[in-house]
Amino acid sequence: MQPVTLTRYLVEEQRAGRISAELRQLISVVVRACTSISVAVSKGALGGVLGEAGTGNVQGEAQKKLDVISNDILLEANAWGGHLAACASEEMDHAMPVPDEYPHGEFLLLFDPLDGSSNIDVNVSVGTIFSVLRCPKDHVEAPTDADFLQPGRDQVAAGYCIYGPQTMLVLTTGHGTHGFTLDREQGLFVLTHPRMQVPAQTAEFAVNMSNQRHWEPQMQAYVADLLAGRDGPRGKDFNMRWIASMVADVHRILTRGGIFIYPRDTKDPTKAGKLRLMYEANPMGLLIEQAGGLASTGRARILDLPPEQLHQRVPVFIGSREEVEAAERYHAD
Ligand code: AHM
Ligand code: MG
Repeated sequence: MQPVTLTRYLVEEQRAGRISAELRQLISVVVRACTSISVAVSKGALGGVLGEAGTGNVQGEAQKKLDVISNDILLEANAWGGHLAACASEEMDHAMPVPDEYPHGEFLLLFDPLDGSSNIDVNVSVGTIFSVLRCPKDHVEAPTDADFLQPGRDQVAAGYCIYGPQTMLVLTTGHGTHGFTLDREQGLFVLTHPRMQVPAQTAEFAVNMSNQRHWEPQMQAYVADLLAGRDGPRGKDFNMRWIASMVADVHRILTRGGIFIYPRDTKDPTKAGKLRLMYEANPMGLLIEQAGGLASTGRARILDLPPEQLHQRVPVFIGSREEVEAAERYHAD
């Protein structure tokens, strides 16, 4: 049997009436941009792309050169195709409408151009996360930040590209979560992980333990019981992993199960957590739910949250269904 390429997968999804021609084009363009980012990332020091850009973003974070390069690649690729009304990014204060010289399309695209960027200079996996929404029909010509403020359950597509030992695309259009591996010689993504499923149970958690003293009491109690292992109330030993690239941690969980946690903490009381709802938690939440897992704030389903701001932060508990439910029970008490 011939391998199924991403192009063929998308054509067949369109033929089956599950995606439109415009959405197929949009996904193809985003994935082409991710292929360029993969090339830039893999050059490392040889491409002169490591290190700081010397600028900051709206979140007050120092930008790496590759944050800026990746953002520019995605913006340029998505400007002229006629499928988008606007883009919004972790690296830009506000949404950017498609330039007026090009036709405006019906979709809105959000992205974190290079997630886990603290890992770039140490040659650890990083990735691009993206989310696609529909633009309100009467705002296609002049979209604003407010048009993006839709709950995650309304995403028409979500995905990430992981730049690791292999470059992989993991994609959902609301009909399962599917993984494609980049064949670097041919420049093609090939469907290698159809219908990914997160195991319902796990004995592995991912959290930045150095923040423990800043957590809420409910989160402290939950992790204390994980650490107590088979002698504690959970009655089994748990292993821990933390890559500090959400894309890589979520990819491990999609592959073999686990729970990924970035909880609310008191380091900065004005922020509800570290991760951003619109271009980190929502797309990852849809991918995980489409693979049979759960995505929660500890108290509510992430995909049901009504967004208030483009760069709003949110506590995140995502992964194996039964473990996310266990974490939620501690937060309900
Ligand atoms: P970034 O988008 O600026 O790279 O920040 C998000 C990243 C996630 O990928 C990762 O899970 C988390 O920040 C790591 O945080 P910490 O530095 O606390 O370990
Ligand atoms: Mg990020």
